[in-house]
Amino acid sequence: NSMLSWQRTSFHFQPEKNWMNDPNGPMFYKGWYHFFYQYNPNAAVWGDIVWGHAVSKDLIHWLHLPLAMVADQWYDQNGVWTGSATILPNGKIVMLYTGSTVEAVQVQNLAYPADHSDPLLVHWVKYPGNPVLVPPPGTYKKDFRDPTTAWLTSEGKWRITIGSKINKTGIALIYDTKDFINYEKLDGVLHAVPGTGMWECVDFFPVSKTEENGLDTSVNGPGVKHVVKVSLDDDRHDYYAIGTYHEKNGTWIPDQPEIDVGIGIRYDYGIYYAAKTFYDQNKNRRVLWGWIGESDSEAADMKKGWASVQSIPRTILFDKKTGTHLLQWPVEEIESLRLKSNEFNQVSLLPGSVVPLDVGPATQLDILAEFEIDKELLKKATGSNITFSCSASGGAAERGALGPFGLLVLADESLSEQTPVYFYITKGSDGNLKTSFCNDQSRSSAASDVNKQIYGSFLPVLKGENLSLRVLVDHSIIESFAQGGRTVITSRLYPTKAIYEAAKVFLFNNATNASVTASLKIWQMNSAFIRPYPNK
Ligand code: DQQ
Repeated sequence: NSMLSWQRTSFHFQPEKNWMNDPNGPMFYKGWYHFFYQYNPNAAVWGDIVWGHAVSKDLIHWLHLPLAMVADQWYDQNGVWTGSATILPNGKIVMLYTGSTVEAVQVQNLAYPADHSDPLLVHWVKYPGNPVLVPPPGTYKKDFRDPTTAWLTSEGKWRITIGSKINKTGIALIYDTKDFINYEKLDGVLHAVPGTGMWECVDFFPVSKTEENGLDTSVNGPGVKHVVKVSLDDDRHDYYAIGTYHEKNGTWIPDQPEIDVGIGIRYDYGIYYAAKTFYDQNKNRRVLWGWIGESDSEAADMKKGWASVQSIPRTILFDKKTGTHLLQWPVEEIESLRLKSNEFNQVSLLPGSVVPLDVGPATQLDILAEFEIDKELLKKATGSNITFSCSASGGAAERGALGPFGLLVLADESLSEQTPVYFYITKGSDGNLKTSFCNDQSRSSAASDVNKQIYGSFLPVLKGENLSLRVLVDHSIIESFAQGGRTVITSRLYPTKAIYEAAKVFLFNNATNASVTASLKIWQMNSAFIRPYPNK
């Protein structure tokens, strides 16, 4: 079936077949980026979870390696679940992961490379004394998982956090260790938020308030803020917040209680979960990986024989301009896939217009766009009490005075299938402008068993900033970054007609009263040709 085979991506990471979920233990070691992932070797649905493994020189071109760890011990027989790597000062690696035991109890286990001189780290050894951590007394037996990368305390101990919950309160437990074998549980928790449920895949890392580079996980000090990220099992989204870490008692406090972790800002307003960062000492940056599931049916996944992709790894920085957001941006290495480009300068988009962009086939693209909106019209527009939200709106077909306008991707010639990625501006009765960034899947496919939600969120736009957009299109996935990565939306799309040569891209302006000018550069993207393991 050519429609199903078209869906397979060309430059996103995915296994050759079957099911994948969370990113695990990413790191840079002896010249190679290592990526592990939750993998079902037997089917295109979740189950029988083991660790897949791949390596790359540039985070884009991957070589698949044999499974790193399988479920062969009593303490991980029900699954080798999510974990993280820590690189010790002597260069050795420790891997901590959650095992689901024969009795489906969640415990933490230690593993390490069988041979540290092998840059590919093909073979892994599980510590014979596993598990190294069992659930603390209480109700944690099935809610105690996903240990983080360890960071150093000023006393020279290693510290980790592990997600859990008490009733409906999500919590991050905290442990100190000297040797990764014996652990001491701290009183209290790193953080807790009532009503958020189980915290999966907690991530905790420092960001610099002043520098344009990433920080090693143990870095702390006056110019540093700390980020907590949680993956909410209840609503399947990743939330982060920026705050202050108090090393002494192992607690973290958000800068603003109303944008606390679990209730405030999301990494991504589309489909994106179980994300994990690592510090890349090779390029002095912090890199974010995230799992992008399917939004079609399980039956369709079984038919195509695979499910899920990973996001293009994203560099993470503190957004100095807002002070409240992070900036996520595809790693620079993705630009090595850029082929032929087309530029479109100052395209004028009158209210109600759709303008085709002739770029050739539009299945693998990197799009940079900037939109300027007539300032006089913005001033003149009358304010009202409307509060706009992408997901509650009628999508890109619903016209407002100052929006929507943006791009139509994966669209066929007749626009019977199209996915608008767009801005929508509203003016409050106070005269203030508010911008939303949305992605409308409602007309993305003629198929009925796929997600057709309208994704999106409020987008902070500061004085003097034009609206800017970057969209990576790769067959069934688009990743869209607004304002340099302040707000991000990822979608999985399953067009039936807008595929192969029939996939096109357009500009549109569906506002009733705003003239917009757009300038774009669009590259065709090469494939990353992910390679199978040779000795199979
Ligand atoms: N996936 C893993 C768990 C984790 C969950 C199991 C998040 O360790 O909590 O595959 O997607």
